[in-house]
Amino acid sequence: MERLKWFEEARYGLFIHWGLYAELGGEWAGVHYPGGTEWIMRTARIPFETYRKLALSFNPLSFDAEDWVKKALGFGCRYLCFTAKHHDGFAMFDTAVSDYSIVHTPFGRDVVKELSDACRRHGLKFCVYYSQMQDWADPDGDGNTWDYDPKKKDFRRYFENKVKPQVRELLSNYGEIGMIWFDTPYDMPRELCAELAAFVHSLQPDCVINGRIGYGLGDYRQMGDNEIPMLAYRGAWETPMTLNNTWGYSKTDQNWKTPKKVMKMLIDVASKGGNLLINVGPDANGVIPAGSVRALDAVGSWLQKYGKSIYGTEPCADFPYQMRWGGMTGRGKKVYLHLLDVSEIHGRLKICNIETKATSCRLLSTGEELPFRQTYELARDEYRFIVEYPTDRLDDMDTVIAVEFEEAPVPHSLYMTFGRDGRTEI
Ligand code: H79
Repeated sequence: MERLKWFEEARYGLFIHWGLYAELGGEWAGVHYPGGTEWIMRTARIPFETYRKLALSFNPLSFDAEDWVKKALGFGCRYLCFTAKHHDGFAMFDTAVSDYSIVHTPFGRDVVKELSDACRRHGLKFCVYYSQMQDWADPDGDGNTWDYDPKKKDFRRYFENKVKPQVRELLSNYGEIGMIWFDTPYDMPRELCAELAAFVHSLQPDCVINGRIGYGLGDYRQMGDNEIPMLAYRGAWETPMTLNNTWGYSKTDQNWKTPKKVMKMLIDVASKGGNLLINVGPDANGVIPAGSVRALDAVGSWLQKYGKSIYGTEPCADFPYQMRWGGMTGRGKKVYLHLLDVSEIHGRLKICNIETKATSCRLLSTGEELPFRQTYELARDEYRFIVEYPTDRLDDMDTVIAVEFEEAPVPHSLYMTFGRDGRTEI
C-alpha cells in the first residue's frame, strides 16, 4: 500500500511519552506506584480536579524541539511519535475543545507545533499518539470510574465533542502527519472505529493509522506493548517497546536496556518484517533521561555504520533452525548475517538449509571479501552454507556479513518432520 511505503522502510521509530504525569515521575503523595508512570492518575485514583492542578506548574523550560529531533536522528530513528493526548486527557497541543491543554500552563507553548516544525525541518516523519477511547478528564470518556458515574456516560457525545474535533485539529494545524497512533480501543463499537478511520483519511489520505484503531481497520498490525512475535508476520507491523519499565518518566526506574539488547531486538524485528518503536519519557523539565540517551546513542552509532542491514529490509524466510550466533536480515537477493554471539562458532559460521547459490560474501563494514563454500550431503538431504570470518576484526556489538545470492534464499526444509508421531505435516 502506497501510504505505508515510508513506514515499511523505516524499521525504527522513536516514541515519546510526555505529559503532566512527567511531573510526578511515578510518585503520588509519597507513594511510588509501579507500572507505567503515565497511568498514575488512574493507578492512584487521583481526582481530576486534583490532577489538573499539575497544569499550573507545568513549565519545562529545558524543552527544545530541535534538540529532541536531532537526538532522534542521532539514535537512527526514521520517525517520531509524540503523545498529543494520552489517557489522562491532557492535550499537549493548542485545542479549541477545552482549556485542558498545554497552552494553558505557565509554559504556554504548543509542543506539537514545535515538534512537527522541527521534524519537518530535519526530514523526520512526525506522528501523533492520540488516546481515542480512554479519557480520564472527560465524564463521557472511558476509564475514569472514581470521578464519574459510568451509568451517565455517553461515549458518542465524547466522540463527537472531543475526539473528532481534536483529531481534526491535529490533522489540520500541523502540516503532514505521518501516522496517527491510537491506543486501547477496548470495546469501542466497530462503527465508531470505522467512522474515525474514514475521518482521518478524509483529512489526510496519506496518514497511516496504526492497528489499535481496532477491528483490523488500521493500516498495519500493532503487536502488544513490548511483544515481539516468534515468526515472520506477513504484512506491515510494529512493536512499541519501553527502554526501561515505563513509558512516561520515572524518578526511580533506571533499568535501561543495553544498546546491544535494543539492537538485537531491532534485528529480530526487522528480520520478521516489523518496526521497532522505541520509547523515551522526558522529565518535567523537558529533558530526555541521560540513561536513555546513552543507550540509544550507542544504537545510533551502530546504525550509522550498519544501517543498510536494517532500513528498507524485508521479512526473511523462517529458517528451521535457531541461529544462536545471531540472526539475519535482508532484502531480495541480499542477506545480512548478524554475528552477535560468536562464543560457539570460532571463525566459521555454518547455516543449514540454504540451497540457493551465493555469489559473494563480504564484511559490511569494510567490503572485504570473505571465503565461503556451499555443500550438500545426499543421505541427509542437507545443504550447508559455510563462511569463514576474521576473528581479529569483530565488532563488539555486531559483525555484519553481507551475502549476495542468485535469488532470494528460501529454506530447504521439507525433509523435516513435525508433530509427536513424526509424520510430515507440511
Ligand atoms: O501508552 C503506553 C501505555 O500507557 C498504553 N500503551 C502504551 C503504548 C497502555 N494502555 N493500556 N495499557 C498500556 C495496558 C495497561 C496495563 C495496566 Fe497498569 C495494568 C493498567 C493498569 C494495570 C501498568 C500497570 C499500567 C499501570 C499499572
